[in-house]
Order: sequence, then structure tokens, then C-alpha cells
Amino acid sequence: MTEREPSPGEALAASLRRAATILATAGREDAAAELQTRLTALLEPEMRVAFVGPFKSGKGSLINSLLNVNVCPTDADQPSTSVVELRYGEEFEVAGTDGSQGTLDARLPRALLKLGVVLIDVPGVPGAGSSEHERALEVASTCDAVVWVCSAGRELTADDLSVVRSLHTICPQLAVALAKSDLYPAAEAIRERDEQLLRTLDGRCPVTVTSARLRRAGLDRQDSELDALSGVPHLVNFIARDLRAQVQIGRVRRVAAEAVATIQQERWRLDRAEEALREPSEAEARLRAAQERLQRARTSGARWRTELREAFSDAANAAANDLKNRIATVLREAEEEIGRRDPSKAWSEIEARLRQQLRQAVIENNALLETRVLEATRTVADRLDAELHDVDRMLGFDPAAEALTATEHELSVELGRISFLDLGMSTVRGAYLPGLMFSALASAAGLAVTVATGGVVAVAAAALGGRAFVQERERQLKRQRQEAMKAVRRYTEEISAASRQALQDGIAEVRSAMAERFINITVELESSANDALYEARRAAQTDVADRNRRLAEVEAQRRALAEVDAAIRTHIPEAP
Ligand SMILES: Nc1nc2c(ncn2[C@@H]2O[C@H](COP(=O)(O)OP(=O)(O)OP(=O)(O)O)[C@@H](O)[C@H]2O)c(=O)[nH]1
Ligand SMILES: [Mg+2]
Repeated sequence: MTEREPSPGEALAASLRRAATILATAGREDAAAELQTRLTALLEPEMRVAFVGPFKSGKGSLINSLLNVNVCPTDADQPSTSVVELRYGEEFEVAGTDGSQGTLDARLPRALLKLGVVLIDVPGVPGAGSSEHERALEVASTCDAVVWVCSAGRELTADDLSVVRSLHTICPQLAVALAKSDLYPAAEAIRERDEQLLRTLDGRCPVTVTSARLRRAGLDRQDSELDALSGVPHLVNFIARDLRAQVQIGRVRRVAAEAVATIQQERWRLDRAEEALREPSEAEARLRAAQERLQRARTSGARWRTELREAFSDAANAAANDLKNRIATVLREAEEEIGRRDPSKAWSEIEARLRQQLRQAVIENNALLETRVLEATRTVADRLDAELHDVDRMLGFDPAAEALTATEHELSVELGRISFLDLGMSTVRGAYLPGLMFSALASAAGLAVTVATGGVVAVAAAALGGRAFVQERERQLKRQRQEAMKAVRRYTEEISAASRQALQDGIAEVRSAMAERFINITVELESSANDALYEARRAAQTDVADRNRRLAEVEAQRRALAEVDAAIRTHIPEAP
């Protein structure tokens, strides 16, 4: 019997376990525990898939037909208001609160769910910048993948693409399901067109044509041909195989990069310990120099700190500017609209559009902010990486040995850069996304304006007659427009101030999280240098036999860790 090749996830899990054991044996309990945490993240059994799309596009029906149940609401007119989460359970069970902002949790005995797949039905998004758009982003930020469900009757609109793009920033795994294909003979052509439109996103985004109705009919009549025609079995397979594989690849890469960052420091620690044992007196001088250098890397004047301040302040300025311009455009358009129309008749429309456009401005600004903050983080990570490389160089290598390992060393520096970079990404995602986006608009007060009704005008007409009436009407219209402009400016200013504040807080939070992370790296390295110094002093006092025993121990740990390190690095793709 031949043994099956382990999957990348299994291989990585085995390497992580091995690394944790080596570190625990070396007395490095905290580093071992860190790897255990990464292992838990890697082995996370659930994969959360959100179904998002325009109003009444068929999300609930599609999920129901996927699982052959009737759990998600599928009313023809009544919009869904609850988020419904469907996961595996031995027994059928539904719990939670229905209604707006409510969440329903359903447990179902289904093969797809038993794989750990959790399907999430999200209320329809009527357009970019709607409050439902915000809610969908909030849900998507907790998911591993998003399926955008829209009608097979038309190609993706600019508005669809804007919402899809915003979801893609938060949740990189994306697929599209075209629904209700039984109603639209041209669904295939629409699919081709949509695939073209989606090429502007970076990353793959497959499009599947589906019909919940055909699927139901196929299942009811036990007609497998009809079932296949519905496209739903294809979607089930896609989720169970391709999507799960893609999500797993993403997890493996992220966890591998994070583990390498931990292991890299532990290897540094062992390198220093070995040097200390080999030549205690020379090592002592070098380690002292390294300590000083690492301490200096923490002072406020350190180069990476300056870089951090500058890069983040550039990012903050760019994002604040972008926000300012977007809001100014929205305000200008609202003012033009007020100038063109009669606020006493059109106010509710003007108000609704203003809210929607401001929300969209903030959501788009957030996407830009994320890109800028990531760039800033990369710059700083590169700088610190270079500084730490200097420390390594300063510690000095045996010239002959250095020549031998030069290529290997270069490679490890390059890979180290990737791991810093990936660390940055997950911190950035976790630190500011939800807080920034959803607090900004909630804090702003309502848009109040007193618009006189036609009644006053009618009374004036009776009292004043024709010409005076026209004058009075114009005077009133002018006053109403002024009132409306004032209300719009006041409201816009409030949103603008709240968003600016949220943006600053968000950036400050990421900045201090990054600074802490970088400082911890230098603290760890310094503590390694301390340990090595202790080792050197002890080595100088112990007899040769004892020292050689200890040296053999450290060398064995070093070799073992280098081996797992290499195995783990095979899971990280090359830097672009
Ligand atoms: N012909 C046909 N009608 C469908 C299909 N899927 C859904 N519908 C109909 O489309 C309407 C909306 O379906 P839902 O499943 O409620 O859509 P939804 O996207 O969940 O709606 P919201 O969550 O309220 O945005 C209902 O009347 C469904 O019967 C389909 O495959 N074929
Ligand atoms: Mg629904």
C-alpha cells in the first residue's frame, strides 16, 4: 500500500509541531506556545462563505437550494433583514432573533456543511453606500470567502463592481453566482461578459450560472439531468473543492510566514549561543556591541522610527486629502441639486442621496487607506529588516564560513523580508477595519431641516393675489433653499469631522501596533544576546568536557531548527 502525500496544510502542521517540540526542549516555552497558536489558526475547521448581492437577486433561494432546505427567507417582495448562518449539526435546529439587525443560526445535517463550510445569507445590498452595504462589509470581514449573487438577466453594473471591489479589499476570495438562469436564455453570454469585467480585480473570480428553481425541480423529480442543468451541483463542488483549497492555501501561506518570523529569531538565538560556546572571550565583546546596537534600535532617533513616523504621516495625509476631496464633491453636487429643485418637494430624495453618497465616500476612502497603510508598513518593515541585518553583519562571521554560506544568508534575508511584510498585513487588517468604517457614520446626528409646506403659500395667495403671490413664492423658495443648504453643510461637516477623527484614530492604532511589534523584535533579539552573554561567561569558567557537551546540544538544536525552517519556507511564495 502506498501512502498518500500529505497536503500542504498537513505538512506545515507537522513542521510546526516539530518546531514547537524543538523549541520546548531548548527551554523556549513562549516561542513554542506562539507556534501552537499558529497551528490552531492553521487547523481552524470552519470556512465562512458570505452570500452577498443586490436586493432580491436570489441569495436566500440559492442557499436553500444548495442545501435542499427552507431556512433562508425567500419572499418575493419583502426584503430579508436578518443575517442567517448555516452550519453543520446532527439535528436540524434554528436559533436566534429574526428581524432587522438580527442573526439566525441554523444547524443542519448536510455533507457540504460537515466539511466545515458555513454559509451566510446576507440581506440584499440595494447599492454602493447603502447601510446594507456597510453591514455586508462587516459580515464579510469575518469571512474567508464571498459569493456575489446577482441576476443572470443583466451584466454587472458599475455600482455592482464598486460593491464587489470593496468586498474584495476585505475578503480576497471571491466568486460570482448568476441566479435565476431559468428566466434568462442569454445567461451564458452574460457570464462571459461578467468574467471580462471581473478581470480588473487582482485574483481569480470564477462565475457560475445557477437556477434555484431548476435545482428544486430536479431534486423533487429526482431528475439528475435537470439538477445538473441548474448549475447548483457545480457550485456545491466548487465550494467543497476549489474554494476550500484556495482558502487553505491562503491560510498555509499566512501561517508559514508568521511562523518563520518566530523561528528566525530563535535561530538567531542559537547562532549566538553557539558562538559564545566556541570562543567565549571574543563572543563577549561582539555580543556587547550587538546589545548596544539593539538598544539603539529602540531609541526615538532610530532610523526605522523616523521612517515609521514619516511613512504613516504621509499615509494619513493622503487619506485625509482623499476624504476631503470626496466629501467636497458630494457637497457640491448636493448644493447644485438644491439650486435646481424645490426643497419642499424633493427634500427626502435629496437627503437620501446625500446620506448614500457620503457613506460611499467613506467606504471608498477606507479602501485607499488600507492600501496606503500597507505600503507604509512595508517600507518600515524593510528598513528594520535592513537594520537588523546590520547587527548580524556587525557580529561578524568567520570569513571562510561566511563565504560558504553567503548565498544561503542572502536567501534568508530575502525570505525574512517577506515574513515581516506578511506580519504587517494581518496586523493592518485586524487593527482598524471594523472600527473605522462603522463608527464614522453612526456618530453623526440626523439631517434636520424645516421646510415650509405648501399650506403657508396657499394662505399667502388668498391674502395677496397674483403678482404678490409669485413674489412670495419665490421668496419662500429662496429661504427654503438657504435652509436646505445650511442643513446639508452642517450635516456634511459633522460626517466629515467624525470620519476624519476615525481615520486618525485608525492610523494611530495601526501605527502603535506596528511600533510595538517592531520593538518586540529588537527586545527578543536583545534578550537572546543576554542569554548568549551568560552562556559565554559560564563557558569561560567550565571545563572543556562540559562545554563540548553543551555545544553539541546547541548544535543539534540549531541543525534541527534550520531543517524545519527550510521546510516551512517552502510554503511561502516568492516575493513579486
Ligand atoms: N424563476 C426563478 N425565480 C427565483 C430564483 N431564485 C429566486 N427567485 C425568486 O426571486 C425572488 C427573490 O428571491 P430571494 O431568494 O428572496 O432573494 P434574496 O436575494 O435573498 O432577497 P433579499 O435578501 O431580500 O435581497 C423570490 O420571489 C424568488 O422566488 C430562480 O432560480 N428562478
Ligand atoms: Mg434574502
